[in-house]
Amino acid sequence: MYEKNVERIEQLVQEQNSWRSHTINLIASENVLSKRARQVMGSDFCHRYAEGHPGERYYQGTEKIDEIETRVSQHLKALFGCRHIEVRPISGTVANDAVFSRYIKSNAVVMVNSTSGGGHISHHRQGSVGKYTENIINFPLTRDGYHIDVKETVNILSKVPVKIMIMGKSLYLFPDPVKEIAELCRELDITLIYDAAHILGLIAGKRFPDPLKDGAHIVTASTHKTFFGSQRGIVLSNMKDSEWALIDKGAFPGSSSNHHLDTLVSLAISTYEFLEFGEEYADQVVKNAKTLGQALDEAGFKVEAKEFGFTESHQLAVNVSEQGGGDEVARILKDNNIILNMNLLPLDPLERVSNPSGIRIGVQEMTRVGMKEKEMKTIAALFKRCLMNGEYVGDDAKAFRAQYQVIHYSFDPDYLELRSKNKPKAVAN
Ligand code: DSN
Repeated sequence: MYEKNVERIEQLVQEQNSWRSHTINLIASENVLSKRARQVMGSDFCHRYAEGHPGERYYQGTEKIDEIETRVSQHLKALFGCRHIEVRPISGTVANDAVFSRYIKSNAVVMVNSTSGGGHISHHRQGSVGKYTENIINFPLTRDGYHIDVKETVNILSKVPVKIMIMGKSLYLFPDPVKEIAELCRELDITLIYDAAHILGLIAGKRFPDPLKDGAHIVTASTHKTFFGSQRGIVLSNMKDSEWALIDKGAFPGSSSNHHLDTLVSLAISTYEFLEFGEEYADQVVKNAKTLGQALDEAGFKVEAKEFGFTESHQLAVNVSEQGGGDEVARILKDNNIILNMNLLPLDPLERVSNPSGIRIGVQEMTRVGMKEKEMKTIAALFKRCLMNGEYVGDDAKAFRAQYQVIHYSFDPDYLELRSKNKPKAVAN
């Protein structure tokens, strides 16, 4: 009786696979897995439980996942050069909650990035932080809206007893003054938590400053944005072992029981891809973002933060008020096989949340499928034809994207073959 429903679901999955592999995806919080990292997600591990730590589980039959979890933890620790890692949170928000639930005392004052300033929903009243305190205040920003105003932060701290600061955000163009803020936190006994969800891959690839090195106490992140792994979360720190026990309990049993073993297995594969190719990939991501910013500017778009070179990350923000606003522009682009999201810009009032003046662009996924500076210029030209000239470019966008089906910076055989073909030949002496 229900088999037709099953067929419909299967059909939708097929349609999604072919549609999204032929769209130009510019959503800044997404990425694609290599074929090898994706394939292992259908394994027996997707049926299993493994609460606790490797070697100390509450279930039998966990020997294989014990080895995998130990390996991924060790190699991620090496990649981020940190003493502690928690790999069990099943998403970035769960990682945040594992930490916030242990560190934010009832009604403590917490300083975060505002929503229009790019702060993530889990840092706010309606999200995880709001479960523990009502006292949430925003980092002051400089007039351009993309930088923390350190002087004004000092001024606020002289008047307000802030206990926790949460840096990192979802609209994230430029590095923050983590060193200066960490110094203030040390003086005033404030815990500095840094949410690196968006730029984790750029930190691992050494194209964005490392917040732990700059003095953050705890780093949380998701593993599937610029870090091109499966959808999970992690926590990193160099704190003392005795203090780390708090985070350990926050992750399990505080915020999850089983931790979705199939996606952890996949993350292990992406971690090795990152260790091998991460720096090259991160470098290309930032080059691509800067090139697209420049090309959109030359095409006549109002790309934000021009005076600062548009971006130092994987993202761009564009004010599209003149083209109908963020909501309309995102819909038009989607109908033309270009996918991104509308976004509040720092100077937008919160009431504009459902039709903000901006769109946010992320180039990490298109970098992963092999696009470089030349392709960024092609994308800018498609934007211009579609949004400035009112042309339908959906078929051209699809035909263009069809040429990029190999997942780069991976151990997939098709990529390794491509890489070996393009390797410059050694010159004989
Ligand atoms: N809201 C997501 C983003 O797009 O940035 C992160 O969870």
